[in-house]
Amino acid sequence: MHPYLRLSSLVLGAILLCPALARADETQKQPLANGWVVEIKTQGEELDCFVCDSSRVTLLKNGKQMARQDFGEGKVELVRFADGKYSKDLTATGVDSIILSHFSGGAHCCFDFSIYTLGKTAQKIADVDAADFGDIFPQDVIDLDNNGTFEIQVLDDVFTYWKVSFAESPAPLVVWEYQNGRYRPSAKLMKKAWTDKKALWQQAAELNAALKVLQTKGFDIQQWRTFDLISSDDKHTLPPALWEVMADLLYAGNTELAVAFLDKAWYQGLKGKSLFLKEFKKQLLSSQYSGVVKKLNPGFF
Ligand SMILES: [Ca+2]
Repeated sequence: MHPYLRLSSLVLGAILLCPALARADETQKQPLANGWVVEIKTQGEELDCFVCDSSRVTLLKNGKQMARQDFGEGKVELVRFADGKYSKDLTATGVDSIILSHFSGGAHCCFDFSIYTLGKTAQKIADVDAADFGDIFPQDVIDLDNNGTFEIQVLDDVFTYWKVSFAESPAPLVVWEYQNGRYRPSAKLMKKAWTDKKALWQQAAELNAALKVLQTKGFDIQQWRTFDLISSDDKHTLPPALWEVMADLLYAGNTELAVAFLDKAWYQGLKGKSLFLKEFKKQLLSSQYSGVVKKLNPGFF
């Protein structure tokens, strides 16, 4: 199971097992280098169950308030990096940064995160709505191109619940890079050559066989189009691996391979390929990352 989905299951479990709600206000203080302190104040009921009325973070330097952010409902955590520290020079500017990760509460949604540099003052350099898959794990903060700046890897939730259940939903990888004073999605760092073509064509062949079976069962693309998680019939449900692989290819800038993959994976006798592609593109364009995906795949849309 993907770690993000595993986490979601744990969160859901925590909510379901939650004992009687008790009022529990809490203030956590984390001292950092150079006189900085991060104060996280949470108010609400049963903090461990993520049911919090409000979360407020105050950034103090030598006891003086330098910045404050109200995150609203849910819980905020100061991200601990892989080296065990809570602040780190992420931007290669000689100034430490922190990442504040906010979980709104609920079965799995939603996450957002903010990044601040802590220099003479506190400056926000990222404010990211990361929806279903935005919990920041230490391994997600990494210097991918070894140039001294740290990138943040998150998953795009644009395909969550799209024609499948949550657990089956594909989630392509996105890289945020520090550029000109802000964190931005980076086409340059997402672009990656696809090395394992043998496995790719093997998967296309397996999908082709699965789609052939669907054709014999009477698959109807219009029924797929109006998919409903509760009432839809399996025979009108396409395997999510079809668009999972396509999305992974496109998010790494492999346009021609994505098109070729669909050609090989789609069983020729099954009607609806062009409509599938149209709907897939439409969904992809609804992503907050559509700009970077278009940049990576000129001519695909
Ligand atoms: Ca870097």
